Amino acid sequence: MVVAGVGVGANLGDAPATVRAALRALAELPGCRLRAASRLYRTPAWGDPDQPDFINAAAALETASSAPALLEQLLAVEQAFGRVRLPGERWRPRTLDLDLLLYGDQVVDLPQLKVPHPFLHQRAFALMPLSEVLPGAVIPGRGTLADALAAVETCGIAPIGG
Ligand code: PH2
Ligand code: MG
Ligand code: MG
Repeated sequence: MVVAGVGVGANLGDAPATVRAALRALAELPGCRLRAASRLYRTPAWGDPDQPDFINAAAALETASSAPALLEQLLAVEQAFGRVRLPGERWRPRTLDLDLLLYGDQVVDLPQLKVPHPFLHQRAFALMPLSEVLPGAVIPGRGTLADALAAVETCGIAPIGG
């Protein structure tokens, strides 16, 4: 079993409800056990700020799946929540985005999957919830999650109730 760090994000529709339901869906994935789920955070949109705030969270997921197999499972959950991928949609609003941020201490470099997530160390909206569920984690090749979090701007990011 490997413990993976999964980022959850949404900024269309009832984003808090979607994120909570997505965390429950992760707990149900075959071969997986939800070890911990973070609080939900409201976060200003990063990349293209001309869109609604996101709700972000993270999960520590114990999994028997390989990293590419887990990615397929995550994409299937996104689709089940109505995510449609459009050409050029990078950094655009989405009903649900699940990102494989960490896969144990492993580095994965495949055409369809890079782990650790290439931008993880720069993104407070991913680092803050992930630090809640994997406090002692290391980002392979980058150092500790805690050091990465200390180095980014967290202004405007706050946990929401529930
Ligand atoms: N995801 C993105 C781009 N920008 N900004 C925030 N606050 N939260 C996200 O999850 C997010 C983003 C691409 O996946
Ligand atoms: Mg993402
Ligand atoms: Mg994604």
